[in-house]
Amino acid sequence: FSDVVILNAELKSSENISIPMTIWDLDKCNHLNIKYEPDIDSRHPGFSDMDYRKRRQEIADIAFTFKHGDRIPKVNYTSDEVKTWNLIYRELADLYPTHACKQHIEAMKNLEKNGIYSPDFIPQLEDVSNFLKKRSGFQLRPVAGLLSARDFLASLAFRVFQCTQYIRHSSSPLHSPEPDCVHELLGHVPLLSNPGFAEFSQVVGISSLGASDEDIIKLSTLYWFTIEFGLCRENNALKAYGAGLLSAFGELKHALSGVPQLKEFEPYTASVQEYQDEDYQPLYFIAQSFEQVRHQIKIFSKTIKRPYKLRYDPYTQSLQIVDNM
Ligand code: TIH
Ligand code: FE2
Repeated sequence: FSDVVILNAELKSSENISIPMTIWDLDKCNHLNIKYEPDIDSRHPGFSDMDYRKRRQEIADIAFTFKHGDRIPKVNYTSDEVKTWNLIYRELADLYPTHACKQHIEAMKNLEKNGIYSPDFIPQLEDVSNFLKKRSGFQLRPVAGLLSARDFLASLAFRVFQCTQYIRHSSSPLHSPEPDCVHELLGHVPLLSNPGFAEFSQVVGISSLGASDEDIIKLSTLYWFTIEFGLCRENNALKAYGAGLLSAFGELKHALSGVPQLKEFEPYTASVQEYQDEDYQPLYFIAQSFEQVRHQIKIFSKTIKRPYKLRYDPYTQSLQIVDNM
């Protein structure tokens, strides 16, 4: 018993930011990154579409009032929104057999078989979250837009995925510079239902807790080149497992076209690789397997300085401080 201390006091990172200690603390992890929003960025395809902006506001309000433990309110998607979903779904479904990793294909089949996914309707986050809970212990919570890297990564530590609920503007189905429900549901969710991938995502999340701003940048860069834009080898072929590829049929084709630069995944290199988030990536990293990435990130995270050694307790969905380091 003696090696574990459960603290009630608020824990702070070296930058004096509170560390969420239980899954309920995620109610405080909702700092948005104001970037690519239709209300402020004139490059956004919805910038001059007032109806779209109003719709975004309506859906954002669900996220602003959500508290952990609530049911996620349903959105009544319009027929135009469902049309956008349907178009993207069908384009992607054509590409998956040749472009997606086998774990993603398998998970999509399960989601369809269970009636959660279909090209004909936009799934409700509450239904998807319940499906994930049963498969891998992950759950969704609604978020209004692009979250700060620190808050986003912290939620992964508790197997919570912060998930947008609006859909991209109908004029840009190929690719969106910001997350939307197409990206979350077709890109992230299928793999989050895979237990090995779920564990790897949680490892990234736990590594981020209490890290310095500099290390948060490194971890979010690692996240970018794996969970968002990772490629992997399958037999002798290359496949996509990154959600940013699996949700953007334009970029998915591009990634495996032979045009962009490819490198073997290695966390020390990938964590300092520069990237942009406006357009298709010029460079992707290839992983050997989820198990290997998880292992590599575990080793990498030992180089991250943190004030406390933390251990996740799945029974209470909280963190414990391990005392005898
Ligand atoms: N580009 C992705 C898409 O079109 O679905 C969305 C994003 C991935 C990473 C950041 S935003
Ligand atoms: Fe994403």
